[in-house]
Amino acid sequence: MQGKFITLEGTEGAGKSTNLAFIETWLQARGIDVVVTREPGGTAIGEKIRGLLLDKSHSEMHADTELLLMFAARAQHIQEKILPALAEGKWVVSDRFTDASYAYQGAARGMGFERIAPIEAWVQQGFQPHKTFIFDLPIEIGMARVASRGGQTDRFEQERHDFFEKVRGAYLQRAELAPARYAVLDASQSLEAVQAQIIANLQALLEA
Ligand code: Z5A
Repeated sequence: MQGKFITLEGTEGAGKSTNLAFIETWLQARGIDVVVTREPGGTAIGEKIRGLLLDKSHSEMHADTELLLMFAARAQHIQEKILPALAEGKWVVSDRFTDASYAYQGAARGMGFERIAPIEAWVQQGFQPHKTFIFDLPIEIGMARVASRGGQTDRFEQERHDFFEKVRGAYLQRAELAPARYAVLDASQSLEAVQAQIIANLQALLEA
């Protein structure tokens, strides 16, 4: 039986990485074989592309280059890792996927959704996640969490507040257009409350 593909999306500091580990543990406890991964990245080639994309010395990177690199990494990720795992009956949980391209490159960089859709169709051939969790919260809360975590900033984290407002708005817009695929979670709540929302959705997915 085919496994299921779950993606986690949201603005920075929303709790995706934290809850990726939670979802992995929750599914494993129910006997499911889980592969956790991330974008950009997830494969040896993809992780090299991630390095190019996040390197803040690459301030000259054109938005088209950025988008095509995201999809180059994604093509490798789908073919090398995601599809084979699903075919073996494993569930795959990815920290970000194509919704991020719509939100960051389409909305925040101003490229428009219509330039992304044909590339998505070419790379994915109709392949889509079974469920996408959108960790939604006010930008300031996410930024404060990242600041208190400390560490280096990357090329995206140097963007300004209004850039991330556009990202947030685009995620919510996409969720409204296809409500069956998305679960919008209130990520400003406590970790326990966010995880209760996740469990409710995972249970529904298990029973589907
Ligand atoms: N990008 C793109 O532009 N186009 C694309 O197609 C793709 C990606 C695929 C890399 O992503 C960048 O690539 C990303 C978009 C772009 N840039 N940005 N910004 P990334 O996922 O690697 O980077 P990120 O989004 O910046 O990750 P992040 O800042 O680590 O966010 P997070 O994973 O959602 O947060 P977290 O690490 O789970 O949590 C942050 C802190 O908050 C941490 O200390 C937690 O313990 C704490 N936390 C988490 N949840 C809670 C709750 N509920 N209460 C209190 N504290 C909490």
